[in-house]
Amino acid sequence: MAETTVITFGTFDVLHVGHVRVLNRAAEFGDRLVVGVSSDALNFSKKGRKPIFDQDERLEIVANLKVVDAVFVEESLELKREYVLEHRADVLVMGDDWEGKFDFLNDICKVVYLPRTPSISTTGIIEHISTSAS
Ligand code: C2G
Repeated sequence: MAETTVITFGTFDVLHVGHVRVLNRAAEFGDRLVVGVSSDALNFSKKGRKPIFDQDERLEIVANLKVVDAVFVEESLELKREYVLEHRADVLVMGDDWEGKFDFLNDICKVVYLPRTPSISTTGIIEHISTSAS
């Protein structure tokens, strides 16, 4: 039987357990997991701040996780269709903060939204560190 490829996207800045869990669960939807890691420029446009770890570091960290088979730089949110086709993905997995946003890709892949891990976020960690340090 043909191999099933899963694709997912994210910034994965200051990697935490919410990221690891969504990647582990995404991997269960197929045989191969490919991850698009947001470029520094895309992250700045989405969140209005520079990531703590630059894109090369974030790519290296995500690429070294056990469940991840390949990584690439996600340059734009508008290129999802191109990325799905280029990586021959059968399933697109996203956290449910993106619920409904990628349903238009249902014609070329299965689209799955997974519940986020509660009470943890990169922004929260950064705030916690900066408050404890001051
Ligand atoms: N996540 C999660 N639980 C959390 C935090 C994050 O399940 N507590 C998931 C998100 O839902 C997402 C993935 O981890 O699926 C990566 O999260 P971010 O790094 O915050 O990604 P984001 O900046 O939302 O980028 O094209 C889409 C974007 O690139 C997604």
